[in-house]
Amino acid sequence: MSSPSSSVLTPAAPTWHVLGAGAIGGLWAMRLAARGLTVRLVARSAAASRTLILQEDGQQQRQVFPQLQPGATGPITQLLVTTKSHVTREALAPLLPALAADAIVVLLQNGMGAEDWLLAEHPGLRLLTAITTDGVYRPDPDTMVLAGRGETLLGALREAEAGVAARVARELGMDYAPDIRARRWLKLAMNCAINPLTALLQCRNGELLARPEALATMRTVCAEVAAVMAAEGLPVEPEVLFRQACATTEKTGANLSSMRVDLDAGRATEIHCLNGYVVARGLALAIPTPANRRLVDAIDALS
Ligand code: KPL
Repeated sequence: MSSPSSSVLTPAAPTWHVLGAGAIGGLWAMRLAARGLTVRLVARSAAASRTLILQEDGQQQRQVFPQLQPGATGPITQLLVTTKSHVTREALAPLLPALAADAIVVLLQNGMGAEDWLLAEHPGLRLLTAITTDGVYRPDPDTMVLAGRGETLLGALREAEAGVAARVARELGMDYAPDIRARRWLKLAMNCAINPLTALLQCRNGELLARPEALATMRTVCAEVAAVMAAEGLPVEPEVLFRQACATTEKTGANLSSMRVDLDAGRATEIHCLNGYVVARGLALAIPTPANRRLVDAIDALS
């Protein structure tokens, strides 16, 4: 990792690097560029640049981005990570030599866990986390279609970084969330209740509501997540989580969940950063989580 960036940081407009320019990463690269920010994609190929296309409200925008080449030296002082949470470590590893020790790193992803090892292994990073309800799909690798505009919340994991988080949220055009920890757990609960069931039952999100046995599992999963959240200092009524999960299922009824899409495409799923994370925190806090564990085992058996 590079030495702290303060001596080399250009005060004017440091570049935002985007690691994982898939659907959400590509969308945010386009949004940041539209805000006049300097953006560079972390390259997956040897190409010096990549052209992304965003289709939104019947309009199409095209933008050419420079790409950071593998082995490039830094310092990277601002990094937006939009990889899936379970591949964060391997995606980040080649960048570590170029990453400033006090870089601002924003994790914008489903699931939890990456922040734990990042903070433990690189405590100097200013690590912020974000969640989004934007619905984006890619008809081809370089085209993003914004199918449903949602909200994107960003906040700090550590109190001392609240000011940085508020500033970065403004700069990026996200909403600052002082309670991001609770918001992430609530999103985690939704993903734990919906994603594995849709993948196992091979159904769209909305179809879960018509299946009594799926609803019963969703209720139990939510109760377990609520128990773990309470032990984490984030008390919430189990029924409130369950009702929110049902409302999300209804609102995103026509969606194929991200886990179903991953499973169908033969890709590794996020199960270990979703229900698997709940099981791991449950173990650490002596809270039983058998329903979440059963879903992890069932998805693992199919993967
Ligand atoms: O976030 C989602 C996902 O699929 O990962 C939900 C909310 C379930 C919408 O599909």
